Amino acid sequence: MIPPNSTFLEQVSQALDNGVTLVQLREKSLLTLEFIERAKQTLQLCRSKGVPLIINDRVDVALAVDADGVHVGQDDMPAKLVRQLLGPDKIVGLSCGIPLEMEKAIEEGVVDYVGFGAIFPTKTKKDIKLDRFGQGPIGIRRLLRTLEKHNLTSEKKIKCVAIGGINQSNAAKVLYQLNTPTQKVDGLAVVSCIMAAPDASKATRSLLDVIKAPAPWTKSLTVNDEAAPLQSKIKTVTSRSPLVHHITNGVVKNFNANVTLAIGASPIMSEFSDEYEEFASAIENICLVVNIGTPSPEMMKLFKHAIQTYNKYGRMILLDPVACGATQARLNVVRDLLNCGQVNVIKGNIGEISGILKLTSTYNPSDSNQVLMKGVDSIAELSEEDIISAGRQVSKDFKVVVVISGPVNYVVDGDKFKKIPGGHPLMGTVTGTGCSLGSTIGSFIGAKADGLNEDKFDIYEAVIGAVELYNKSGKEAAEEAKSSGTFMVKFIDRLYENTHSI
Ligand code: 3NM
Repeated sequence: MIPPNSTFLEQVSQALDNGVTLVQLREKSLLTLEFIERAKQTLQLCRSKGVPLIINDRVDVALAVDADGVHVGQDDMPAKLVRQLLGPDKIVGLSCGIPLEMEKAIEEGVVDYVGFGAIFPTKTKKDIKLDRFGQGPIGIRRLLRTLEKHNLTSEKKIKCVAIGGINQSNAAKVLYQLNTPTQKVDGLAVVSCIMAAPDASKATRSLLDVIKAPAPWTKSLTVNDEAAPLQSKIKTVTSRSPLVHHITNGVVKNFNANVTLAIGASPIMSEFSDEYEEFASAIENICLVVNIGTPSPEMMKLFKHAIQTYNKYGRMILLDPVACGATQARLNVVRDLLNCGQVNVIKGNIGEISGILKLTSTYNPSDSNQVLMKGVDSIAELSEEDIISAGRQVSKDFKVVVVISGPVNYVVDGDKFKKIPGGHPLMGTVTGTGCSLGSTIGSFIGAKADGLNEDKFDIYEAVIGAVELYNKSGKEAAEEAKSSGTFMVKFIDRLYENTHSI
């Protein structure tokens, strides 16, 4: 993979000059003599920069050149033997792909660090087993949790790095999503991102820039100690008129667009991926609403491209995981989307949120067997405590604000939650009222409508504003409506009047 105008050592040298803090030499096809020669040369470079050199697999080569340690995989020499051969002072690392491997490493107690992978598909390593392939942050988070338990209680901490398909475009996401309050990944391990780069210096520096900078989607966020009144939040929406980019199902497009317009925001229903970069790069008050109502392989491509593009510019994203509690296939859709990027808000009924609960790293299957879902209608009968607990778990694991819709609405952000009385049962008789709550929240977070009118804003407060306006309008409309047909018209009227009268 070395570019034609460079050499192996030149690439390593440039990487070292530009911020790499540890080198692992991994050679699968060199003869022993060649391997030793290369290890000596690499070691010389590393020593000149004070950076440790780890040798992959080959304890004999590491001993021969007096390298700083050895890294082994699950099918290589057992880590315990490596430790015996190297002694207590060298670094020993081990690859772990599933929690069981992590547990075993903890039990043995001989490794200094573990490599979690492969987090994303990679062409660099050919022998990755299928069950370890493309696990994404969701899979790797389970390993992180296992390690967290050990590191919280043990004297001898184990460090960890993530590896596999990591580059400048996804490093921020990996670091952000593999970071709980008490355990984070200590580093990122890359091969092709630097070694295959035409300019290894530039590649290393730009990777380091991403690592050091706050994740783009966190740049303008804050926490408001004092909630602004609903009126001031609404005013922010009407004055900023955010663009709400829906990628949604055909059943609700028209209604969603009308709701968005009624509250003073601008809807666009674009399934044309060529223009997403232009939207996300140029428009500050924008929100992407991803509704998986009618999923297909083509829609998946669109969703992923949109999420990644909006992430790049730190723009707001709401995910509506329609019926993901009903089928495994839909839950897989949600898993793939949450693995490919970071969303800000997940809005669903309790059946949907309970589906996502199964993807969290703290999920225990025996906890929530009682949560059932039929079609797109949640029939779960859960206590308020269970509902809030599911919301909290999803909110913390995915670092999102969770909105749980139903007769009572809950907005959950980590340990915080707000209970907002529901609108009216008539809302359930008009198709698209659930999805339009997504449009309304999208309008509020796209406008950064927490009421402060400053550069920084609190997503939680903006979401609460949207749900309050929505339910108030639903309740008022129901009082004036005959039944579902007139309700629909009155509802749009109430949304319009409640926003435009301010
Ligand atoms: N180990 P790139 S993935 C060497 O899963 C290696 O343990 C992996 O290369 C593991 O950064 C991998 O080019 C290859 O994707 C990483």
